[in-house]
Amino acid sequence: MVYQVYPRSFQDTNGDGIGDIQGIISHLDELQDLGIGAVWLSPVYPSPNADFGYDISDYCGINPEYGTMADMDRLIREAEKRDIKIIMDLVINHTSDEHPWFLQSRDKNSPYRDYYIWRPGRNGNPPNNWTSFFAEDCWEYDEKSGEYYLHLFSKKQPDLNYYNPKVLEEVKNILRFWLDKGVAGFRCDVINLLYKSSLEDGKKRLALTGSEYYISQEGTHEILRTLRREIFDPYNCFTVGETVFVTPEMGRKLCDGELDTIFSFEHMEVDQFYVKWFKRKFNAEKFGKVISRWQNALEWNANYLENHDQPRSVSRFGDEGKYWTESAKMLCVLLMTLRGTPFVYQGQEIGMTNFDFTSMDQIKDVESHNVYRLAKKLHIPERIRWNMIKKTTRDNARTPMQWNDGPNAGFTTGTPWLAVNPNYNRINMKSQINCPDSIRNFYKKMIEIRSQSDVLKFGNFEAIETTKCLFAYKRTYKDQSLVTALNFSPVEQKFNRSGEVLLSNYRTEFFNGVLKPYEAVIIKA
Ligand code: ISL
Ligand code: CA
Repeated sequence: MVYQVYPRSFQDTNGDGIGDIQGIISHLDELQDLGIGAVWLSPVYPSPNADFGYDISDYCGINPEYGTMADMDRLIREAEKRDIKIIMDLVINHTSDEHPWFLQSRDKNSPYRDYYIWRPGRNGNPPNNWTSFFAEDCWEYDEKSGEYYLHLFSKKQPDLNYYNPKVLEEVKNILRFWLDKGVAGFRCDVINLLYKSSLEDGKKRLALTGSEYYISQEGTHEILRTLRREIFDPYNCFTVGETVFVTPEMGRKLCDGELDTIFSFEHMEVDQFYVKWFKRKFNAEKFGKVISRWQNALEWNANYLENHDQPRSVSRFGDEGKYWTESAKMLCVLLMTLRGTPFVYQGQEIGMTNFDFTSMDQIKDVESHNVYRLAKKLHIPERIRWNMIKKTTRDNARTPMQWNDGPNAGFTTGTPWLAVNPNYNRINMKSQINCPDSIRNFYKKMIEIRSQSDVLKFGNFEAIETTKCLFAYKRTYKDQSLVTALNFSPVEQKFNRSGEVLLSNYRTEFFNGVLKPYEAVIIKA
């Protein structure tokens, strides 16, 4: 089981309002007590923070805001003492525009020119019609050399050029550097986009024109097979790919001799129209069907309901009001009873919710600001524009971790870099850690049950029932089975089975055919 830490928002120890590595170390005991096997650290490398660490200016350093390399070494050692592995974030589709490679690349005659993708314009326009993930052009003109460079994300994140074999050599060195330090693996950022097979105009789309030339191309598969052979296998290191717009078929290929597992996105898309900014009502039936499809498609999934890019799951798939506790626990049962590696995002284990943002200046994320600007340009009315951002902004997940009911939820003694959710009086770790019925301790119990159950770890998956309100499935290993039934609604639901309960968010005894609001049951079958 992996626990994702977003270092900037986890725990500040020196009062600058920014989480740091010492802060992570200070909570390792609690994480061990929760029962986790690994921590995935969102980027801690030096970065100008255009995309808070996903724009890296030095792959083998530590951002001074977060501490020093000595702190990082200590974190690895302290985690190891507690049997916790460290997984680093590997961001190699792009660097920061302040990375020394890019600074030199701006000079046409530099040996670094070909580290990036430079092209002349077409009659004063960009080289092609592609659009970026962050709602802006994906070509930026550079005065210095009179050409454009490609950036699929912000203009401060130029894409690397994998036609140049030197780039992959650099990547291998970076991987060796961290593996030699004792990290156990990598979460590989947008790893299915590395290789651009052509730079011609793409088919016009509402979002991501050009993507047919860079999503899961053969060149990317080749790179991953090379890394697997030369680095991942020799170091016995774990890899999970973040693979956007991946289909089950692409996923199978990426997990065959390339990566160990991948994050897919389809289940994050059931509450949207075409792009994530246009939200629609959550549909549990669709959700269950998508999850089942992926459970069957891959040998081993990376299962998640939250990360630093997604709004909070209890606000989205559960009920942050009346059934807050019940629905947060129900989502925990879902995550922990699927086949694959469960990933829990910081704060999910205490049921943290979305933030009630009231204005754009509370929001720091570059993506949100770009989308808001674009929506304005498209004359989308202010009310709609604001609603889009408020519900979907990645900052919903990035507000500081709520440790206690003291000032700033115990996150910092200074001014937090992003506002703390005012509900910290009600939702915080301290109030939950010693309360046996809390969401946090439900997670602990569920993690323990999972770790002791061969059925939950190794069993196959079979969907039983998927309706508007109910999702039920069976896991089987050898001659043992467990049935999980989840009620995604505030109304009682019939589920025609009975049996002894292994765990539920309502009962300890026998299950007899009726699920309470947002109830989850695991039944011995
Ligand atoms: O939210 C998304 C899809 O629902 C997207 O933001 C998608 O996850 C993202 O565009 C890719 O994410 C990764 O790479 C980005 C970085 O901003 C994200 O934080 C990271 O997770 C660029 O490095
Ligand atoms: Ca700090």
